[in-house]
Parts: sequence; structure tokens; C-alpha cells
Amino acid sequence: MPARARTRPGAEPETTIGQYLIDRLSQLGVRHVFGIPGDYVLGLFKMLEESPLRLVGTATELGAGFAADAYARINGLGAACVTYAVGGLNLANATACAYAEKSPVVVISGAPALRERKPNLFLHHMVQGYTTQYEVFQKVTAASCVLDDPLTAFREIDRVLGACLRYKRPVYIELPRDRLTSTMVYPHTPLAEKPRSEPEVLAEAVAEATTMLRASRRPVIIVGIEVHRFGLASQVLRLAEASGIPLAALLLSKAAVPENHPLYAGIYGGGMGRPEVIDFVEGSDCVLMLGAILNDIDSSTITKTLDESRIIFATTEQVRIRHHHYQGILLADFIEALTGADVHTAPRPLPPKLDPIYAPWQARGDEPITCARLFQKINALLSEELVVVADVGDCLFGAADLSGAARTDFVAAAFYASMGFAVPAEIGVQCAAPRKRPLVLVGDGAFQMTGLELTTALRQQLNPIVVVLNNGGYGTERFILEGSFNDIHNWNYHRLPDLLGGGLGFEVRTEGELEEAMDAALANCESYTLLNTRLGQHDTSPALRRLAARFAKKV
Ligand SMILES: Cc1ncc(C[n+]2csc(CCOP(=O)(O)OP(=O)(O)O)c2C)c(N)n1
Ligand SMILES: [Mg+2]
Repeated sequence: MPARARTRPGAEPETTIGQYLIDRLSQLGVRHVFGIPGDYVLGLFKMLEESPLRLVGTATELGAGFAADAYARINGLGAACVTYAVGGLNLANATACAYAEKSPVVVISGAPALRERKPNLFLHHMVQGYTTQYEVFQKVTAASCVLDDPLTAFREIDRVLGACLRYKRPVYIELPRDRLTSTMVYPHTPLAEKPRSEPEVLAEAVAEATTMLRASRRPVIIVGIEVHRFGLASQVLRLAEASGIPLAALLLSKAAVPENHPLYAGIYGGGMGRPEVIDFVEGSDCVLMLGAILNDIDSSTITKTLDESRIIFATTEQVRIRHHHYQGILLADFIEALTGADVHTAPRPLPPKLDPIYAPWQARGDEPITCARLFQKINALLSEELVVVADVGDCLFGAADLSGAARTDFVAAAFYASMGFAVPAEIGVQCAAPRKRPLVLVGDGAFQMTGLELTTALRQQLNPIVVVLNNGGYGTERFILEGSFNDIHNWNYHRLPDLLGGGLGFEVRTEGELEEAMDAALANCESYTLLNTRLGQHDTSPALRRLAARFAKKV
């Protein structure tokens, strides 16, 4: 049995390594841990089962990783717990996704006991040696440790958890099974100290940025993903409101600030952006980019590259104004100081919402459903209760345009772009925010990768609405290069409830059927509802069509 914290008369309280890890996660606001057991981690699973944390068993470790990632995006910290190598390496892709997109996930893996490691003996699941998995995870995490020494284990746990919170990136903790119940005196150290900005550097950077903003006539703020991850959204809104500078977001940071805010211009970026928003941003004479991770999906390389001499680029890692680099400034302090800097901009008209997606929805009975009309219907549905969770493929491009009247959250692996993200991510979303209802948009190809995680949704009594965009294969790849490799076997996705023993399924071929199925989905609060939406093989969202047109013009 795992040892619990105890006190010897006259001594400091003691705890075990496993218990300390659980206590720390709990103190930091983690309430769910996603994963699958294995013999190297069974003891920890038992300890977790007996703790206030809730274990959420998933169908695969990849699913656990995506669920923990989405959970972290909403909750501020997430955790996955798996067995050695077969479990851990299955989780590596999801951890890489969390790293690339700045999501604070704690990966915990069991490992062989130190006392069972013998020369010339391979233990089950081993790859090259005992450090293989640790080395792999060093490449996809911000900090990592092996808790092999009780003398340093507590300090190591705090160091690694501190890095997770500070950098909003995943971390890796490996626990050999015979160290789980090793005891040590319970330390009472706070997690890493809060860093501070260098006051003189901050003042100089703010002075340069203020001069640029005051001299500009058409400035714009681009809201990047760090604004969401580091909880800076209200600060950014205060800056926009105090200065009158309009806001645009990137696909990865969609909904980081409310999309119904009166200063919000839309999503800029990629070849798939709406032309009105691209013109608006590229017509700006000063671009204040806050917390952005620049990448080819978000930045509009296909339309025009923004002029470096007009950019104020500030992230948690650097502040660069034109060609000047400032070190040692916190993003939050920079934003705060700019807000107090008395910058005022004359209002300019925001981009109009011209596309049919924004028109009111009226179902046209037997009319076959198209991708554009599906997104129009979804846009009309958006509410504060819904969280749109999009997978990779045309569902992501289509989702970029969604911007209903209400403030709807958005979760997607929009830059790392790993297929199979959305269904398991939905589980993390609803565990973190039980009052929210995930609306999952997923292609048929991506669904075939991780769609069976709906079994986890059933066990956890979650009620997502899952729209499978069934276009008979890898539509996005088909659009780049046609070939038989883009075809996949068709599933009766709507019959999944028969297999899983729960849920509601609908096959949707017409607008009338979409209407009926969506009404039933919204009314079904008990379980998941799946809509197998039959689309033509070459039917794409308006956003993918724009990308195709711009791409063709460029090459
Ligand atoms: C794990 C993973 N494997 C492969 C890819 C490459 N890829 C990007 S989009 C895509 C097709 C997606 O198909 P589907 O989910 O049906 O969406 P569609 O493109 O048809 O809208 C593929 C194979 C990827 N992004 N992620
Ligand atoms: Mg498809």
C-alpha cells in the first residue's frame, strides 16, 4: 500500500514521493489526470485513485495526451499519467503538440524499479536503454526529471512544475516504481520565484513603442496565443479600449479575446484569411503583435509579408521593436505600461462581415448539405455555452470564419496541426469546464484516428456534439495533390452508438436532416451526439477555397 504523509513524534512531517507529486498537482489546481495504467505505474494509479484527483482512463495514451492538453488550455494546468515506453512514447506526439502550442501539461511516467535493473537483462518495454524515453521527452518538454533519488526528488518535482507554469510548456516526470513510496521530510518551499522586468529596459522599450504608436494613423494589435495562455486577455482589452486600437487574432489564438468585442476585426492570417481582414491588417501602419508564435499558418506569407519596420513584436520570450531587441521585459508589464502611456487612435471602420456564413440561417429542406452551408448553420448556433473544438483539415479552415454574435471559446491544434486532436481534446475541455458543451468539428480521416475516444466520453457522462465532415478521405491533401492515397474506407459513423452501447447518431445528407439532427443533438444532454455529415469529395469550406485561389495566383 502506498505510504501517506505521517509524522513521527517531535519530527517534521514526512511524505512519499508519489504523495508529494499528487499534493502539488492538487495544490496547483489539477482535478483530473488522464491516462492508462501499466505495471510500471500501477502503484501510482492506486495512489491517484485514493486521492482527490480523478483518474480519467482513455482509450489510448495519445488520447490522454490530447485530453490533458485541452484541459490545460482551459484549466491552466493538465496532467497525463502513463506506463513506461509503450505508454510514454505513445504520448510523445501529443506532448510535442503541447510544446509547440504552449500548453502546460505534466507528463508522468512510471519506469522500471532501480533494483530490478540488471546488466545484460532487457526488461519489458525497453528500447535502447533505461534513458531512451527520458531522452525523447527532453526534446519535447521545457523541463524533465527522473525521481530516482529521494534526497532530491521533492526539489526536482518543484523545479519541473515551476518550469511548466512559467513557460506554459509540457514537462516530464519519470518515477521508477520502487521510488514511489520513498519518504522524505515534507518541504514547504514555494514554487519558483516570480521574475520581474528590468525597469530601465522596460521604460526604453515602452518609450520607443509609444512613439511609434503615436505617430501611426492606422495601428492594429495582433493578439497571439500567449495572451490566452498567460491570462493576459483582460489586460490586452484594457490597452485596446484605452487607446482605441483595433484587435485582430491569429488562427491559433482565435477567441483569445472575445470575438464580439466592438474593436475586434477578425482572424488575420494564412492564405485562407478573409480578404477584408487581411487588407485591414496589411493596411495598418503600425502592428503591435502581442504574444504571437509566428508560423506559416498564421502569418500571411501567401498574401504579403508585414513590414518589419512597422512591427512591435512582444512575447514572453522577447521584445523586438523594428530592429531593436530588449532583454528582460515581462510581457504583462509591457502591456500594462503601454496602457498607461496615453496613446489615442482615431476610430477606423472595421472590416465588414460580407460572407454568406454570417447571414441568418434558414434550412432549405431537401437541398443537399454543403460545407459552406454547414458552417453557416454552425455560425448561427454559436453561444456562450458552446466551445468549438476543431481538428485538422477543412474543419479547421472552415472554423476560422466562425464568429457568431456570442462569445464562443475555441480549442484547436491550429499550428502543430496533428490530426486526431479534437475528439480526445473534447474530453479534456468538458472535464475542465463541465458547464460548457463542446461542439467538435472533425474530418472523417481524423475521426478514424481517435474517434473511439467517444467511449471515454460515455464513461465520463459527457455530452459533446460531434460533427464528422465526411468527404470520403483526406480532402485537404487531395486539394494539394490528388491520388488514391487520399481515399479512406467509409465508416457508418452514425452507427457508432450501436458499437459503443451509447450515444445518438445521425446521417445527414440534406439541410433538413442537418436541422433535425442538430435540434436533437442540442436536446440530448445525456450523451454524445454524432452527425455523419455527407459532403462531396471536392466540396470545401470558403476558407480553403480562398487558400486555393491565392495559392494558384502565387505559383
Ligand atoms: C497525425 C497526422 N497525420 C497526417 C497529417 C497530414 N494531413 C493533414 S490534413 C490531412 C487530411 C485530413 O483528412 P480529414 O480528417 O478527413 O479532413 P479533410 O482534409 O478531409 O477535411 C492529412 C492526412 C497530419 N496533419 N496529422
Ligand atoms: Mg475528410
